[in-house]
Amino acid sequence: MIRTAATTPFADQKPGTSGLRKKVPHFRQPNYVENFIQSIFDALDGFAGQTLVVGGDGRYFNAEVVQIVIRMAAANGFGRVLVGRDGLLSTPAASNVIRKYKAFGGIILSASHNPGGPTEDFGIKYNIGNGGPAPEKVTDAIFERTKAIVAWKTVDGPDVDLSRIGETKVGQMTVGIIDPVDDYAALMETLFDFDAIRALFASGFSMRFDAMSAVTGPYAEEILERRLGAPAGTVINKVPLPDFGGHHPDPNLVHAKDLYDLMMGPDAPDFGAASDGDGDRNLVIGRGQFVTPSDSLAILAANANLAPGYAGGLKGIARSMPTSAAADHVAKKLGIGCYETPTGWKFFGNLLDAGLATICGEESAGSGSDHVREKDGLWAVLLWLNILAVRRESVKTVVEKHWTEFGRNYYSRHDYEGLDATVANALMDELRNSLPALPDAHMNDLFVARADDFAYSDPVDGSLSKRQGVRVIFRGGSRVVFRLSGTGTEGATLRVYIERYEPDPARHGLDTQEALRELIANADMIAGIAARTGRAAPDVIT
Ligand code: VG1
Ligand code: CO
Repeated sequence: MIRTAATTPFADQKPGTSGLRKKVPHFRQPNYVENFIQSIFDALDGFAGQTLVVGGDGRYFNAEVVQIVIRMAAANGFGRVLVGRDGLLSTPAASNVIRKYKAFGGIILSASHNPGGPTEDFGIKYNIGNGGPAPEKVTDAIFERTKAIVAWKTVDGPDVDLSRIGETKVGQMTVGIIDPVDDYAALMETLFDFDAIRALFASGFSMRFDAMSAVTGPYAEEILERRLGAPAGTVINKVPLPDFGGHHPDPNLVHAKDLYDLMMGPDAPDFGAASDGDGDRNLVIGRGQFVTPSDSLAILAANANLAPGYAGGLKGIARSMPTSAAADHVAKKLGIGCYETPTGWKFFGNLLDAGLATICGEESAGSGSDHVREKDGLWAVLLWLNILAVRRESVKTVVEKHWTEFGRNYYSRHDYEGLDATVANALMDELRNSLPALPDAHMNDLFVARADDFAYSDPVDGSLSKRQGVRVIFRGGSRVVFRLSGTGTEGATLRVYIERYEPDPARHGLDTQEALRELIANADMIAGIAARTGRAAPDVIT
C-alpha cells in the first residue's frame, strides 16, 4: 500500500561538489532524508518500471537510509532496485553496476573522505544512467524541487534483509541483493594484465594497501590478495566500519600518515596505496617516493598503453582546473585532446560519453577512465601495478624519468579548514573584485600575466558553469588558484592550489614547499589570508 506523507521544505538541500552532505543528526530530522529522496524522484522523468541502484560506503546511518530508499522507490514506481549486500557499494562499483545492468540511475550514500559516526557526516548523491554524477542541470532541478516539496511517498512493510544475495519483493517492486565486489572485479580483469601483475607479486614485489576501515577493503582483498596473489596481510584496515575506526577516511599525508611514514622508512615495501571512504580516491607512494595526484594522473596517462584495456591509446585527457598541468604535457606529446574542467567528477561525464577523453583526474587524489563514470581508487592502483609489472622499475625511477622527459610541475594544495563562512566568502568576494587590477602586478620577482574567475563551457552540451575558482597566472606559467570547498559540513574551507613548472632536470630535486615559497607568499599577499582569517598556516598541506 502506498502511503503519502505531508511535509514542508528545508531550505538547505542544495547539492554541493558531490551530493548533499550534512551531519547525521541533521539528516535525522523528521522528513529530511525523505524530502531529498522524493525531490530526486520528482526531478526525474520516465523511470516507471526501471532499475535503480542503491549502495553506500557503509558509514553510520547507511543501512537505515538504504531501507528508506527501497520503500520510496517502490512507492514511486521503480520496477527493480539493485542493492549491494549489506547496503555496500563503492562509488566506482555503483557506477559500474548502473552501466552493466542498464539502470535508470543510482543513489549513492556517502560523504566520501569525511568522518563517519553518530555525530559525523553523511551524504546522498544521485547518479544518472551513464553511471556518473548527475550534471548541474539535474542537481539544480532537484534543489528547486526541495524548495517546493509538499509530500513524499513510501510503502509500509518490514525491512529487507540486506545480508542475503537474491531477490525479494517490496510492494510490486523487485529488490535484488547483489555481491558488491563480483561485477567490479570482473571489470578490472578486462582492463589489466592480471597474469603480469601476478608474476610481479610472485617475484617478491611487496605492497601495503590501507583501506582505512572504509568500503574498499573487500574489493582490495578479493582483487589484490585472492586474484593477484599478493601475500595475506597486504591489505590492512580491510573491514568497513561505520565510523572508519574514528579516523577520517581521507588518503592524504595527514590522515594516511602511518602509510607515508612506512613508505619513507627503512622497512618500506615496494609500493604503498590507500583509498578513501567510498573508494573513489587513491593515494600512491613508492618506497621513498610520494607521488602527487597530479603527477600520478600524468604518469598513468603516459603509460596507460602498457595495460591491455588501453593498448589502443587514449582519445584524450581531462583534468580539473586546479589540477597541475603535468597531464597537459603528456597530452601534447601524445598529440591528443586535453580538457580543463571545474572541480568535481560530474564535469567529466560528457567528455567520456562523447569519446573526447579516456583518462580523467583531479588533484584531490582522484583519477579514472571511461570504464565507469566515477573516479576509481583501486583502478588507479591496478594501473600503477600493471605499469610496474611491465616496466620492472621502482616507482621512484618511473617518477624521475617522467620528470626528465616532461619537466616537473611542483605542486601543493593548502587547506584552511573550519573558517567562519562569512569571513571566507568575504575573502573570495574581495579577491574577485581585485582581479582587474592584478595583471602586471609585481610580487616577489614574479609578474602577474592574467587573473580571472574560471568559467567552463561544456564542449558537448554547451552548458556554462561560472565562478569555479579564482586563478592568478604569472608570467612563465606558475599560478595560484583559490576556491571554497563544496563538500564540507562545518564552516568553510579555503583551498589554495600552488603550481610551478620546472623543465630543468638539474632542479627537480627540491623540496616542494621550498620550490613554491615565493608563490605561497604571493598567494597570501593576493588574498590576505593571514590577515583575514587570523591563521598563520594552513591546516592541511597536500
Ligand atoms: C573535493 C575535491 C574534488 C572532489 C570532491 C569529491 O571537493 O576537491 O576534487 O571531486 O571533493 O570527492 P571540494 O569542493 O571539497 O574541493 V569525494 O572523494 O568527496 O566524492
Ligand atoms: Co570519495
